[in-house]
Amino acid sequence: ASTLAETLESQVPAKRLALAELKKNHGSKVIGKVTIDQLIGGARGVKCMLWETSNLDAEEGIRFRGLTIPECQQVLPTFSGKAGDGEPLLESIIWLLLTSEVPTKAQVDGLTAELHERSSKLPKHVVPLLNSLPRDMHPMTQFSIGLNAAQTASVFAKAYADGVPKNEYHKFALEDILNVFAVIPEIAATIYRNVYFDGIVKKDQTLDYSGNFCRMLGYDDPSFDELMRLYLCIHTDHEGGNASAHTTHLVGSTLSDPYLSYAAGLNALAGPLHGLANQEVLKWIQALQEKFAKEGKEVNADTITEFAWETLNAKKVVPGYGHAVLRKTDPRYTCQREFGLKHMPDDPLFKIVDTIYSVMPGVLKEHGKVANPYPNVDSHSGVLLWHYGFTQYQYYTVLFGVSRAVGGLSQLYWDRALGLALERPKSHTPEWLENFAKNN
Ligand code: CMX
Repeated sequence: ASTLAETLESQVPAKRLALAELKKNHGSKVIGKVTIDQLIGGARGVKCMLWETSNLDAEEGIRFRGLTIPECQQVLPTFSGKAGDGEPLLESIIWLLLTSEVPTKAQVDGLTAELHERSSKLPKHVVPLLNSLPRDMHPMTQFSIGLNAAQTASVFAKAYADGVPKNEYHKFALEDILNVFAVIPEIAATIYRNVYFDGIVKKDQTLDYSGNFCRMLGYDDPSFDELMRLYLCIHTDHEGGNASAHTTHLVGSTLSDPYLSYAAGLNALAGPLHGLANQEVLKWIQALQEKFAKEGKEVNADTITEFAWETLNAKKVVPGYGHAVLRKTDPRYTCQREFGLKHMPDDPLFKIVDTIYSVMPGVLKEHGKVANPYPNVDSHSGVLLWHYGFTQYQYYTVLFGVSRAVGGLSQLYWDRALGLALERPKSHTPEWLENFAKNN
């Protein structure tokens, strides 16, 4: 089997069997308990979701199908064709997340060509619709509208309406999933070009997915292409519980098609405690620079510390720091820092981010509230983009959204292939909880 669809189809029977066996032999085993704290506190740590594509360890960070980010950088095909020579191609991560196999360069090239071909499946009404939206509508709102509007092309929805049997759903889901991957660069680029430029989107399908996306956005610099490859790879997946992935999975469990499921995921990503944090980081740094420029002071460890305390004392969060699961520096932060050290060691904004990193964990530890005082992915991504002249930070979360489609929807394939159930946890009223607490 060498195409993506063939590889996946060959894996489905064994996976179904393994899950059925697990359920039959061990279905009643207890894997955790739930406290009232967890019920009130956003279900932190409650084990209640099956997720194939990645796993997040609090100390070590993310592993994509068992591979850390540095391991992915070592083994996955790159633009030059040689693993380890540059950043992995997004197409290799798509292959890895979906199949759990490290693809060959030929397989990745085949997928690149397939996605370029599928990009023509963007329904004709979508770009005119995007063109009609107000320029001051947030780019994430536009992205969500664009993807929802593209849903008219869903083959899954049509197959369901035509009565396709349940054990075939995944085949139609895969069609939609690959089509979503293929069309979202044009939706995203149209928004960028409309909001900030002339609305014209130029493609170069001789390039890979990320390179072509950069041309569509209007960037033509091989070093920026590499950044985009890295950016798109590391934001794909962060196990199942994060809001965008979980939303996609939840909405998909109702048998909403992949377009509608991921559009819902985008709306979750648009929240400031989640994906929007990357724009908030840039806003925070700019406010910091502005304040100290006015006061005639330098931006350094002392002034950053002062500004951090102002933020905390105003009961606001320091964007880009903290995490619901991680308890160490996010490896997605570390690999972006390494990219910065390699490509822009003298960039003034890069240096500010580095100085923030040198003081913020100490400040947050002293503050004493935050479970994880270390930076997350969003703390670094904007500054790297800024270096290449990509300064429209209100747009940054759209890039995150292009990438997160890959994780959320790769899992959605397996949700349908494994026949996972409608998600429907149990809620309790405060009265029930109080009663329970009294009697236990
Ligand atoms: N600055 C200030 N306070 C923070 C904080 C930060 N960066 N991170 C957490 N806290 C506060 C919480 O608001 C909470 O306060 P209350 O008790 O008053 O509600 C307290 O510390 C404990 O929170 P926690 O257990 O450490 O963190 P949570 O799991 O509740 O929340 C997260 C995780 C990411 C939402 C939080 O750390 C945060 O708001 N960070 C800033 C926003 C951000 O960077 N988000 C991006 C996350 C990555 C992503 O999803 O893209």
